[in-house]
Amino acid sequence: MRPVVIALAALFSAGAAQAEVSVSNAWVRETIGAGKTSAGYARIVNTGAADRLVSVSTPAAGMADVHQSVEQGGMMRMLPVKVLEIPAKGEMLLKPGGYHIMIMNAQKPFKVGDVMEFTFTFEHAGKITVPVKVAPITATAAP
Ligand SMILES: [Cu+2]
Repeated sequence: MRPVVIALAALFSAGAAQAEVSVSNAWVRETIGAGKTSAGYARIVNTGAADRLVSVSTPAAGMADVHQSVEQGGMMRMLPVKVLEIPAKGEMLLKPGGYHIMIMNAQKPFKVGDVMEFTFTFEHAGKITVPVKVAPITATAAP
């Protein structure tokens, strides 16, 4: 196994030089009552070569998974997204009704005005940790 692991590491570090990814306007909805679920959003801008978002994590919750909201037969459903393609010299907006970060098992209630941290892990750009503002449940854009 070892030679394969080394080869992969070389590939990843080679890619890191080309990817220029930033995450901004990150926000998450407040939790309601005893609810432990929420959804987070952000703007991902890529000024370099194509990259992929492979995972999101936060100390504020037990689980943070990328989801996509899709309409199927007149019903809104959420599908898990394994990797999210970030186009070269483009951007990906995570927003209500589209791609989002599904939060489960919040460690404590998310209150409006609180700021937490999410770490976005990209295939090439690596880990990017950003502050995430808690917005009202009715919010539709970054506060
Ligand atoms: Cu979801």
